[in-house]
Amino acid sequence: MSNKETIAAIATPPGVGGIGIIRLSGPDSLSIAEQLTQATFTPRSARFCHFYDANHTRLDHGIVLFFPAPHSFTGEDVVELQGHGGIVLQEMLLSRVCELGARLAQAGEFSERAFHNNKIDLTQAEAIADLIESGSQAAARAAMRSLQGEFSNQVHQLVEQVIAIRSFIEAALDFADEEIDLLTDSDIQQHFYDLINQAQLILQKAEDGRVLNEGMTLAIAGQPNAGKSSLLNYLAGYDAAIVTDIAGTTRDVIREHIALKGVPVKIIDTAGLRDSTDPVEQEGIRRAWLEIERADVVLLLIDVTRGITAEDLAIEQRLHNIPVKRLLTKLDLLPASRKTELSALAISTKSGEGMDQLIDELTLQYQDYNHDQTTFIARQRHVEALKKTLHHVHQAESIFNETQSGELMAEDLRQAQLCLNEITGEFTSEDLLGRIFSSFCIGK
Ligand SMILES: Nc1nc2c(ncn2[C@@H]2O[C@H](COP(=O)(O)OP(=O)(O)OP(=O)(O)O)[C@@H](O)[C@H]2O)c(=O)[nH]1
Ligand SMILES: [Mg+2]
Repeated sequence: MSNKETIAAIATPPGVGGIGIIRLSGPDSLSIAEQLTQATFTPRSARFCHFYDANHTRLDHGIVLFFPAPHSFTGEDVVELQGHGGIVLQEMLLSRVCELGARLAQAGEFSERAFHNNKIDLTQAEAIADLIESGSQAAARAAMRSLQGEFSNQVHQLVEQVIAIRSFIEAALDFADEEIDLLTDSDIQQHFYDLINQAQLILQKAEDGRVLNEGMTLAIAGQPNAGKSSLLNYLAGYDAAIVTDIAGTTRDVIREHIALKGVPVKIIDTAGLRDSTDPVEQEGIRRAWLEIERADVVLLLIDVTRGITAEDLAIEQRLHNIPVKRLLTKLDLLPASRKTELSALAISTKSGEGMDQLIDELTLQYQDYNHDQTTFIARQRHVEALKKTLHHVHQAESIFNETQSGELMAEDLRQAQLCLNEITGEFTSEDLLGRIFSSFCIGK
């Protein structure tokens, strides 16, 4: 894809700084830089020059770098103008390059051009945005791994595995009447087995990468009055939720984004879970379950003075797929003599007892998502695509085991491949691309 328009944007963050960079990409980048500076440039070498306006008055001076196509970030001619950092100054320079023929870049347009010119694939483009916005060191490292292509490579390997089975099945369809040397059933079984294993492994890593990227979602659940909103307020550091001694105070879902020792966490306070006849409370409980079942970790709060009840056990049972951590609350109400016999971590939001340990355990849990340092950054979109891939592969496998209908298997495997290609952007609608890139910052 070749772009005739030359785009320009301020690439450094808005505000005052020592250096401000304007980046140009497109066929006129070099001639715009030459007119702006009245100088000429050698590829990839820094040259100090003055920047002039239309009346030949000096606007600023600085360093100019020229990266000719295709050896640049976007794959097009790119010029960087490194002047002084200052909002007004940078705006003046940007207006000047637009006068000379550039137009303002849209959000993510540099990355989008890099993608269209095959400099990076979609997961790498997303990793750039995620790297910039990463909220923790683990997330930054995982984003770097994705940017270096680790995630894409693993997806490509899966695609190869799908293609291997597809080509066999499609050959079997095409040459159904001929005697040719085809794989045996057990060979194919083995191919399916390897493919499913590999896809599950990558899905697991992508799910972990999604948590590293977007932060850990922590739902606070429990019976009414267990102390859920008090915990949210304690962790958030302000009175985000209403706390009263009336059971059933919280109805709406309350979300707070916080950092626990640098770990990004989305905490969700929910309505107390119980059988209720009040339609408002019922709706609150319905919404509570929606959030709880989607969380990465659930804290099940239990009033220590009441102990674990059948209702608590029922809540735990319903959550068998999600890590649930029991947390005893209101520890300050317990006489010191009984504090030694507790079966789970206990806290008090009144006295602060147990809070450091809770925060330590939660941050440790986050490190788990970064196990063996191989997690790559991922997004919900990738997780969904991998789940769809697995669904189609499973379906193809069961057709193979049952009817062996070649056409149906071929169709499922084709769908599986499309889902994988959507991750790296080889088969992604313009709509989706537009949505992804528009969430990037301008200048990227
Ligand atoms: N002594 C003591 N009281 C607490 C503690 N935590 C909460 N409480 C009290 O317990 C009552 C209920 O607290 P909330 O935080 O509103 O409980 P909740 O689980 O959000 O309740 P619902 O929203 O009704 O489900 C309030 O009176 C709080 O002051 C604690 O650590 N110690
Ligand atoms: Mg509450």
